[in-house]
Amino acid sequence: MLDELRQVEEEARSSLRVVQSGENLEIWRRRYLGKNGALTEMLRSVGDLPKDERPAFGRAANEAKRGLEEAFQRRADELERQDTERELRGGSVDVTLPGRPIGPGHLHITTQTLRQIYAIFADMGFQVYEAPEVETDELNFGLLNMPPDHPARDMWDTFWVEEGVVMRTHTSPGQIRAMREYCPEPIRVILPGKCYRYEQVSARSEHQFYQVEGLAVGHDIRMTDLIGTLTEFARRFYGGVGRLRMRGSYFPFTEPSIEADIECILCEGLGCRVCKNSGWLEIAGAGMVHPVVLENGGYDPTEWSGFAFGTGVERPAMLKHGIDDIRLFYGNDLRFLRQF
Ligand code: FA5
Repeated sequence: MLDELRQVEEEARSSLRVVQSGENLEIWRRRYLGKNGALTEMLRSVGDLPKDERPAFGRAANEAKRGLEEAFQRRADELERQDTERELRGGSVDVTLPGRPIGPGHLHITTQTLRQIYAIFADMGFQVYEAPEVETDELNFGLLNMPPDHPARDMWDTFWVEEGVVMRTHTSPGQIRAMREYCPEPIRVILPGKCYRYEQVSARSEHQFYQVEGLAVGHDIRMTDLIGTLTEFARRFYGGVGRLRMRGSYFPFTEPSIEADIECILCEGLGCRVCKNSGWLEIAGAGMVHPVVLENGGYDPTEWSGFAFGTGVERPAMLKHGIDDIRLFYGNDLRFLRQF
């Protein structure tokens, strides 16, 4: 029986060497290793052997089977490799075909909006002034007239980097930096950049978003200059705006403080979901620079005055383009981003 086994194994190995196609390989597999294959039959016949010969034969037959299975797999791999090489050589794959095109990207809607804002303010003589995103507690709050424990700090709570260092909650600390750099010259700057807040994320609010701050410092700067500047901005940014309104408000770093609203551009003041049926949309917080802040920037408030405002970037873009969820901006969904 053992001799017969060796003979079958030898025959299987030599016939495997001449198999040249997947089809013939399958025929070979069935002939030797299949359910009724030669080797399977031999294994089945172990029971017919005398008891003392069974263990040795069983071991040998199992080894032979394993060996042939491995040889089968090697041959299958070889044939596949040969097929691929033949295809490549035979030209069934045209390697000269152009690749799939990757279209050019374009600017993110936030960047586009920022650039529109820069252009409008550039025409009014405002330069861009960059300030850091990581700020000291003193600049983000203290020098803006919010000493420790000032209740207004709660409204602008943020992420703390370490004791006394925060991710800025607004672009307003840049006011102090610009004043300290330019003092005693007059100033007309906008300060764009990313802000961070400890904020419940919703359709209107993100915990990271952009703002553009505006600051003008000079002699005889008045509230009417602020209103004129914001009106011109709204007219240019939203295009042919109807009415603008100023409401009294409160910011610790401006006095007096206002909120500027425009008549809702979606419903033209009639009331809709976006303007929460009020007919008005908030565009900026603003006011006359507080004397303490002017002083902290190095200017004498008895001689100098100034106005400041802060607007978001995503929210104005939402209004302009009818986007109803701020989370779409940074969700990385190309179906959204490609629309702008
Ligand atoms: C401020 O941050 C003040 N620093 C603005 C200011 C500057 C007032 C100078 C006076 C003088 P406020 O928290 O309201 O104010 O934010 C200003 C704008 O930032 C909002 O109108 C809104 O457009 C945008 N904004 C605020 N929080 C978020 C948020 N979580 N997600 C998206 N945009 C936001």
